[in-house]
Amino acid sequence: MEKSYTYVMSDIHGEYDAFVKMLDKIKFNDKDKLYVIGDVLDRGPKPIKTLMHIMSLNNITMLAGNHEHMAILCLRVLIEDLTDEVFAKISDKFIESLEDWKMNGGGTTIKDLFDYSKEDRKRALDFLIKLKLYKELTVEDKKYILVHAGLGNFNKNKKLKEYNIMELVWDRMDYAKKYYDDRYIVVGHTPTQLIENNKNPGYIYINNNNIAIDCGCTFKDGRLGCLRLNDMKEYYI
Ligand SMILES: [Mn+2]
Repeated sequence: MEKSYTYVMSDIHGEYDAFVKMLDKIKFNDKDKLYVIGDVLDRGPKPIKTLMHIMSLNNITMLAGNHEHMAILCLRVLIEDLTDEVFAKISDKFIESLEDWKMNGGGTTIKDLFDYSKEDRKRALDFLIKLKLYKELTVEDKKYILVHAGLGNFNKNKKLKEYNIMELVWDRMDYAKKYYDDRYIVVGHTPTQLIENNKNPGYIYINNNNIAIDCGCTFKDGRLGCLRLNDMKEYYI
């Protein structure tokens, strides 16, 4: 019988072509499971196409990243037809969120989104709103916590459900610190090019039970990485 594998990927950022090439490279099939740890949207050319592909496969679980968080704040208003009621929702706070999102590469998501029908746009937004912020799992007797950015204001006694959204999708890890002795934390968010004292920038980084898998695929010197948790085999596009 064919073995089933568990994979993790992160920060695809609209790089649809790299994503489908990766699925092909790992020979992703019905028996396998893939966790995409946030930041599917923004920057690259096809964020919504990538999202729709993820939505179409029920053995992929996506978690929210800060880019999904920014997008949700804006799309709740932007996908509506402009009526008086919608216009009234355009507050200073909304405009601030929109500026933030735009500055962080939200333009490509908007551009891609409006190639889809209103029904599809709503479906995409509903999917984004329902995304979880973390996932705990065990693979081959090893325990993992998957989360987009990290565990901000970390405290060993704090339960995962007690972290707020900003602590999980924005606050960066301290890669020099071992958070738990008995489990690994798998994160994206910080391209491994930016991790201090990293001898292998742009590739998956494993140290102190921290596993960083954002290899900066939208960077000139970056690539999309994928890690197979069963045996820590690394794949790159
Ligand atoms: Mn991020």
